[in-house]
Amino acid sequence: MPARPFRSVLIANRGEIAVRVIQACQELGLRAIAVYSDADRAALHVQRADAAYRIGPPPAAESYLNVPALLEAARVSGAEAVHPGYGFLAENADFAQACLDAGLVFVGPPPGAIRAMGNKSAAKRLMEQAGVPVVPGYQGEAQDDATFEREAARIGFPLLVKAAAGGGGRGMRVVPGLAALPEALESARREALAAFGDPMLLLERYVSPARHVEVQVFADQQGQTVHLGERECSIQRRHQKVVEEAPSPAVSPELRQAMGQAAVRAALAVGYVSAGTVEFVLDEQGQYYFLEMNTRIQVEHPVTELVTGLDLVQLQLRVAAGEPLPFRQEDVHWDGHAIECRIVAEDPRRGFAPQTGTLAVFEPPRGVGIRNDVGTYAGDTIGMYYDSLLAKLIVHGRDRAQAISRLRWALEHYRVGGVGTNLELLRFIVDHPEFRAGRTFTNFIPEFWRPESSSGAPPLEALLAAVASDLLASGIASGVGPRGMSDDVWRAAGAWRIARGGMPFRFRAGDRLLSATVERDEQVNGWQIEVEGETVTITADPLGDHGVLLRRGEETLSAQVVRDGERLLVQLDGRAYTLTREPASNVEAAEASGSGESAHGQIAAPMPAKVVKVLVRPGERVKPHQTLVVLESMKIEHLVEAPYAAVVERVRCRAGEVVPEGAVLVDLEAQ
Ligand code: MV4
Repeated sequence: MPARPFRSVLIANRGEIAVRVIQACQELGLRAIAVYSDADRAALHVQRADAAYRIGPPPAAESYLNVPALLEAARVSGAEAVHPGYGFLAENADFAQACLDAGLVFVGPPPGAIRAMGNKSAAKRLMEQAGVPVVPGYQGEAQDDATFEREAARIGFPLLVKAAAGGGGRGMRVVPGLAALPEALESARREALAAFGDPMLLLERYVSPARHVEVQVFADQQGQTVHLGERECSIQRRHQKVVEEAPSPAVSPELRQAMGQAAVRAALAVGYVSAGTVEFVLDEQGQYYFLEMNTRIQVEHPVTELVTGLDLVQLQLRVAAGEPLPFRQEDVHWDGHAIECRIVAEDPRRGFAPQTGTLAVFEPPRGVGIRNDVGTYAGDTIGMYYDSLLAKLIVHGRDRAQAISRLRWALEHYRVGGVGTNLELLRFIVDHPEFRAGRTFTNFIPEFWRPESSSGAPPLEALLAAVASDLLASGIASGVGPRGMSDDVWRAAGAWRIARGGMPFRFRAGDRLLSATVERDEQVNGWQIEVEGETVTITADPLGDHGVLLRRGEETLSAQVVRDGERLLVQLDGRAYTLTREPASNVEAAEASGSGESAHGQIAAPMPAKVVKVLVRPGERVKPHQTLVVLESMKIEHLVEAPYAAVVERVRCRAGEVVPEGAVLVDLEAQ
């Protein structure tokens, strides 16, 4: 294939990967052309691009997956190449072909290579021929139950049923024994047909405990194919990777070479070009088996970049333009250790529910050996239309221990406010003895993460930060007096002006009531705060728009407090707490009424979401935990359950409707 240089690239993606590709284009002197949906008009990738074209309304199917709109944007903008990023259309052979047919250079593999790896059964057969070890199993064309039962008996149990057209764990079933096989086949078939339009299944021996180890490969158009070492990606949740590192603590130089050579054979067998990843499962004996090949640049590519010193996205662009790889296998060296954490807008203590809203504070940490690949900015809106990856924190150190200590520091100093994140889970992982020892297996999160083991109740410091933030915002701190005071604080304070003994603050956090009484302390130019019978003296200074620096004696503490009407979102040590101001009179009323809970309950949407299904009708009796409504937010379904036995009084939502956070979905009358 002749060299075909291009001067401009359309980036058919959004978020951090679009930002990453735009930067690589600009560094090479290429014009970077962004596309955006209506939800992304002011997104970071739009700000960073040289030009940006609207491709449609927020739903991905109508924008980032809209092939005609993307090709039209390429035509109108004069783009000469297309980079698909990851996700969306990145592994869609028809899209790659459509780009080529439109005279565009596709920055990725040829459509034939994408197709060859798209069907897992065909890919496994091809890999066996190419001498790549595959998991023992059945990957034939015959799909009748009798064949599967015979093959299952040969393979042994437990085994996995996988959708041939699937990938990334979708449509996968663990089958413990022969009795469970027919049922698993039927449901997997149904799911595969619905999700991929193809019911074809395969069987595999279930490797467990297992590590997910993948090898980065790179091939140019001249036929040179190299591997760039492995990444350990075992720490996942529902097949979404959470922490990735290079090298893998489980891979010796000899194993690296063997897996690397197997990955190169895999790439050569399908005529691969560009960056690709060969996924293996590695068992406790160090045996590795091919699982699938991802024919795209991956989220976790930066850990490979940090240990090899290569820029994989620049290499993709150069190879797409027809340049040969500027190095050979023997020139590839690995230096030190890199770890990536995905910073995601989800709440790990509430079933990983996606978090949406305004990202009032967003300040990734900086320092030697710290890299941030970000897709957002302070003030951005985090919506429910796309995946919830905000940014990636990647650290590099001379060895794994140094990388971990840098990572730990960086996670502790990652400032996010306004939208909850998984930072707490990331810190838990990085501090865990099994992670520290390099014993990372695919069951890590389900086995060790127990959100309920810690109450989630805000510590005293969170309450102090909330109080200090209110005081600073009110102007009391500066001695200005009530003139500068916000209405919120006045109202919440209720009758404090006529009461004696200081100003009361009351907040609700979940089902807990937190209260404090504050008196000015002119001597220290601060306050005395009485909480739970204890008096602490603090001083406070504002840090930017949302930060608060607290001092308690010589101890300092910084927190982010984002104020949203009656709600204060406090971020402290990588953990987020929501405190709601409680007007004094209501508190007293609530306390006076004792434990007498209201017989009527309103069940509200925990997040902005689309109503997928309403499962109850007025008058219906419901049991505790019975699903009332199915919501969808950020591509993930959420079940809204009855908290207690009740009769449905009223249904206030309809399927298809988009509801804001806090919208009442169902009225219940407790039984
Ligand atoms: C497996 C496996 C063990 N044995 N196949 C998951 C994603 C997709 N690429 C293939 N995956 C796996 N396939 C066999 N024969 C383990 C995984 C796997 C996994 C399984 C359950 C829970 C988490 C996992 C994380 C990574 C890989």
